[in-house]
Amino acid sequence: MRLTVAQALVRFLAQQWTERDGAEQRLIAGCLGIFGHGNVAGIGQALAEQGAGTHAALPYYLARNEQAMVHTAVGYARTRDRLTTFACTTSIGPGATNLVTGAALATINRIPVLLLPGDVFATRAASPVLQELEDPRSYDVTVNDTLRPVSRFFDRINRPEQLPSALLAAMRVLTDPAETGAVTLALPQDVQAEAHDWPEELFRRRVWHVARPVPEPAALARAQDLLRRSRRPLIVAGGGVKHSQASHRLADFAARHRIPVTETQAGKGAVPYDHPYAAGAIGHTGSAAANTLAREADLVIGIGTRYSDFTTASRTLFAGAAFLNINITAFDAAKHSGQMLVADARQALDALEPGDWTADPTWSARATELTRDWQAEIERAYGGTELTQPVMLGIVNQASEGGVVVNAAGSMPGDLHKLWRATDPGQYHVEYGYSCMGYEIAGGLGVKLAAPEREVFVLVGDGSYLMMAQEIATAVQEGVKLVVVLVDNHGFASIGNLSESVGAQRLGTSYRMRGPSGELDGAFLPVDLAANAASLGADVLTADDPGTLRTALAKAVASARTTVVHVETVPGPGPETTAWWDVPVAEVSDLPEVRAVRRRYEDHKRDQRPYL
Ligand SMILES: Cc1ncc(C[n+]2csc(CCOP(=O)(O)OP(=O)(O)O)c2C)c(N)n1
Ligand SMILES: [Mg+2]
Repeated sequence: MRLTVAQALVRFLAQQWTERDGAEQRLIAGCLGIFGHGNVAGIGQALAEQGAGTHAALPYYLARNEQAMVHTAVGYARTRDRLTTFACTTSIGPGATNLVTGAALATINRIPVLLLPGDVFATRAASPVLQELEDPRSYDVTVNDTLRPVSRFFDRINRPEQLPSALLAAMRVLTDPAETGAVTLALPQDVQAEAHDWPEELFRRRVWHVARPVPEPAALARAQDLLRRSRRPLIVAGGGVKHSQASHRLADFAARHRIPVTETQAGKGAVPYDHPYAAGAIGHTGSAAANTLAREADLVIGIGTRYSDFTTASRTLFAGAAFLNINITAFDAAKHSGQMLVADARQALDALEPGDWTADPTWSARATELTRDWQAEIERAYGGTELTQPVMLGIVNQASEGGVVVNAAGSMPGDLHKLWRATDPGQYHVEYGYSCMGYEIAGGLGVKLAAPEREVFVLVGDGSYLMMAQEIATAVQEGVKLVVVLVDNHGFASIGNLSESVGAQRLGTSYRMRGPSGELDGAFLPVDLAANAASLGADVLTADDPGTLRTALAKAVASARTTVVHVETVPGPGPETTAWWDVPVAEVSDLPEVRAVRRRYEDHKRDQRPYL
């Protein structure tokens, strides 16, 4: 078949499917894109020719920012348990490099996205083209090379003949649960438009079977032995539990063997908050219950977790425990010098089954008791009369009733991790691998596209909102309804508190005018976020106390349109953190308060098990 490279690419993508547990779905649900000279005549023409509406083989979605497109694809793919994702097409130069942050986010969170940046002419006939870097050391370096370290597969299609093998490799990586992440095919703009004779079989329907690898027998025997010898085991459930759809299996396993289950940010909701052995969030933003158990546990069973510093309290939390790591990647399973059980989470739980063995009953009872105390703490945090952040979250939690909460950066992820009551795995969607300001609205759009039947509540701080609010316009364009709770506290509450705690005096963390002293200490910035949201096409409601917030949320839920609820919260603490986070403090300073903070820092540092 004689087609251009771009036409062949579009035709190919529309024929890719994934299969797991007998269910088939499209691998690439559509193509998000922003056109420029680097893709309009290639991919743009190819999409137009196949009819790019929602009924097309590869529907096209116009977004506002390339970084946001990747967030939308990630939100979508994560909601669909990594079985379906989007492609993202960009022009060359700035359109392409705008992808880098999104690509890093996708790869860190192990979420598949297909990136199709345009690239400079392969023939170099017109070099330097508009937006070409021109590296004097080498003509084959382009700005797209910035995508290499953040992609799990990267290729540049300099000749049409290279396309088939690159496409097959790209699909393999996207659908491999151990390898997946951002996959980039850089497409020189001249090559996109070049015609070639393709074999018909390139465009046949192709099904990619998403594996559920089983554990190796010898590794399984070692893991079972370790588990049977444990009296005080503790499960740390990560995102891998959800990706594997292993939640029910985990809930059952924990209940039968009386093992308390704690959750990372990505794993939260893996078991419902009221499961008899749910011990809540773990780590720096964790509950007192989970963190106490972590300090006393003799065996940590990590399932599908990367063990980020937030989870391990910067390697200070699991003081005396051994590790049994169930993970689809050997890379993660090997962490903390653990016993490795490389397998799909669901398969591993089935295989691990230790018969009538249970944890020590006094240990299980202690977990129940600690968790009950923590639930009372949540009740207290949610129960105030002023609109503090915890009170606001309690109201949203109640109003959301099975809806999805989306968040990523600022002070909310910590409070959400500690306090949010998730009743099912899809209900909690906090991006905390990259914790990227600006993910919230764009990612929420992807969540809603993937789960149109669910109400999606995007929680976004004023800092994040000012960084990337524009995808509200995309949601409006698509008739996709989001409830956006815009939490205004005039700057960076999170980094403000952190700054103060590390001796940096809150410098640059409040949105204020430059005052007469020359410092940023004047009046609050006169930015009208509500008017800004309205200007993007959303309905806007405001709330300034618990009552008006409840009313506004009820109205937003009842509406069919994207609605932004602008909330001004008042400062007010949630539950104190019970586990450390390593943020290095100045070793020398003229300020006595910094020297005092440094001494406390060094005390914590002594508790760290830094290398294994
Ligand atoms: C893209 C990006 N830049 C910088 C940061 C560092 N950072 C983390 S939270 C934060 C402030 C967030 O402010 P806001 O959204 O208002 O939330 P708040 O802390 O006030 O709850 C910053 C600057 C980040 N996570 N992402
Ligand atoms: Mg803020």
